[in-house]
Amino acid sequence: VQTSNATGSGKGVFVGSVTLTTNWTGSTYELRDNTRGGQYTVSLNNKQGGQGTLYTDTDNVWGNGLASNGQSAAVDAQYGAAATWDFYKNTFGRNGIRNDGVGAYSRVHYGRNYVNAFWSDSCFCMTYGDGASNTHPLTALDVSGHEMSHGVTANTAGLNYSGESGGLNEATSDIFGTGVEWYANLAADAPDYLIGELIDINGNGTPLRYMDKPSKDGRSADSWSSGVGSLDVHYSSGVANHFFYLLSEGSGAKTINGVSYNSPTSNGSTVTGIGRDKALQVWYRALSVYMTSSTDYAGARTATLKAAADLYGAGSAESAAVAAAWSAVNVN
Ligand code: ASN
Ligand code: ZN
Repeated sequence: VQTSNATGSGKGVFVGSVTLTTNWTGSTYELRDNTRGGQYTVSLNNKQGGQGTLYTDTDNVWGNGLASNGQSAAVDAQYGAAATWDFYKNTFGRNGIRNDGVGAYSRVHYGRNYVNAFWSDSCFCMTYGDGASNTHPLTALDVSGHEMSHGVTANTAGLNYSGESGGLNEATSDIFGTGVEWYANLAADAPDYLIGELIDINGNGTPLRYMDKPSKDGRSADSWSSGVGSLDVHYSSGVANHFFYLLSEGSGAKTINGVSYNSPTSNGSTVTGIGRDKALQVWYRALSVYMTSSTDYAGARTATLKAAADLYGAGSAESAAVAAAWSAVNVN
């Protein structure tokens, strides 16, 4: 079978108009990217299993931006996998989720009315439901980055998905999902510190989570307390999401890309941010070098301080900011 890389164009439900690297077989184009570990996208055709159907196309123009065109969600998924690949490669030098050069595949149109998306280590694949009424796919870019980052966590620290380590696992996915969104910097999805702001999972236009002040969702923790490990991991993550926002942007009020943030500190301090790029480097090094499956919030403070010392020096402003941001979320 002949294969050659081609440049397609697509319009996703959420990513807007993008270019995609596709594969020309000699007779058709496949939604398969041999420049990024061979990652491809299949449709599960509203079933919950099976091999699915590889997306192919005769003119290399994919989707039309509407969820009613089944290819549009596939464009989002394939673009999300590409952007996640590029983010990890170009930000951290990581060559795929397992750092082995192999791309993960994506499955769209999972089941019916399925309002979730998930990563699976066993299939080494990413799956997206079609959401409420089967018309609201969960294929926004921060969701893609979040879910595939669960694969990175599983292949690095291996943070257990319960208790405080579970909150750190979830926060890692929110942090790097947000990192993917900023990396891609799409016109159709201006980057922010909100999670799932485009999928409208609440039905009222609000995001799923807020990193500047996690409690804005009504459930997440803004700061550490002794009971935080009993919360669902999607709420105990708030402590680390808040840490990451404070470390990146600092405390107080700020408007970025038209979104207003107001990040409080639990100890009345003022935190000065070091910028998102450095904050991402600190988190990735902490995750990939120092955290283990049982790391808790106190351990995350230690791990990120070690990472910051490695990257910027123990006496650096960056290391001081890491300490200050943890103290501001009551991790001392
Ligand atoms: N979408 C969810 C998440 O990644 C799936 C899950 O509950 N693990 O957090
Ligand atoms: Zn998650």
